[in-house]
Amino acid sequence: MMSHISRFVLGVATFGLVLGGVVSAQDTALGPVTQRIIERGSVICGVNRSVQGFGFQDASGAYSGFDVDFCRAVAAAVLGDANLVTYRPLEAGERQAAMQSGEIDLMSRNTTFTLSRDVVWASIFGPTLFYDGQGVMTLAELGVETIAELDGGAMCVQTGTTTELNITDFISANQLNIELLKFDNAEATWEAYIAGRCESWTTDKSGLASFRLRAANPADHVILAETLSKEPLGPLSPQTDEQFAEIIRWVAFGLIQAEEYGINSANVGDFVMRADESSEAYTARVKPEIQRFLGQNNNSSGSFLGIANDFMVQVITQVGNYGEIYDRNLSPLGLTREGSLNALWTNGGLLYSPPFR
Ligand SMILES: N[C@@H](CCC(=O)N[C@@H](CS)C(=O)NCC(=O)O)C(=O)O
Repeated sequence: MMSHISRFVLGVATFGLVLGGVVSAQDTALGPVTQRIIERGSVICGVNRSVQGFGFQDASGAYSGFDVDFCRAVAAAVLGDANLVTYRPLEAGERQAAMQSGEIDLMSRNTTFTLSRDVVWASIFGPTLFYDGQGVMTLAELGVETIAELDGGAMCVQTGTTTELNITDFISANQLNIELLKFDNAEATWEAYIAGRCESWTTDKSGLASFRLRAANPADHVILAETLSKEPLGPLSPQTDEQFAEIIRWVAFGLIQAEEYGINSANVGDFVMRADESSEAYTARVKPEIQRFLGQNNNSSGSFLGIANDFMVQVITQVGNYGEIYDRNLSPLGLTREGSLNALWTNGGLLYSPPFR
């Protein structure tokens, strides 16, 4: 892998094709997905449209959410403009075909990184951006505290998901008699639950928190404490382009690293080298490792990836750092970050970026 990257970097350096921040479309060192994004002038991103906080399309047609913001970050990194995204809404069961057919450049849609998806979908998963786990929601009035107490009833679940497989395993392992009612999209699953066709429903706990806010009275619904599985959620892209996968990987790490450095959309300008500033004066006020991270003062950053050297300046300015993205989209769902796996490693969580050097 490293020698592949080295060859790529050498190619970029030799041909000097970094023009005004965006790599020329003639740069043959770029992979096919990166090239087509530049030629098209937009990133086609497979997203959710019904999970508020992660991927949601409002009545005006606009998309928002944590996963949507990652699409925007990739557009800012590759094209210099976070708005240059074409969204492709995907139901759970449509994901494999969308990835294999090449109709999307990347997927950022509450998708769990698993062995079979990595291989069979011919995808490359980027870093996990949200550590989730599967849970069960039921009616508060039942006074139930464990899944086992739902024995004898019906539970709604969405097909084409890891959650469908996990709950099937859980029911058989615990010899429960729970009937699974299956639906192919989240709306139908939720509506069946609200209509009383099942007294509980299951999906990622993040999804449960999101849908709970749709209820006429969210307090009528409880998310049981049990966690059935590991659901590491993150972006993925086609195996046909390792170079584009590197871009995804380092945009994701960059969001985390920016938060660790305390660099956000409001203060990123303070870390950029001023037009009239000497290298010494800049180094006196901004640490060398931050200079490297932001591709300043002749340090290489995005140039390793064939994109604008200061790509992280664009990403942070236009989209924010990881913490800003989390606060904007997930804090309103009541998904507390503190003390969770989604805290920075410096705060006891799992979010950790390798060095930008
Ligand atoms: N993380 C799991 C579940 C992802 C998933 O699709 N969850 C459902 C329930 S919240 C969903 O997002 N459905 C949206 C839809 O089909 O419109 C997976 O990757 O399979």
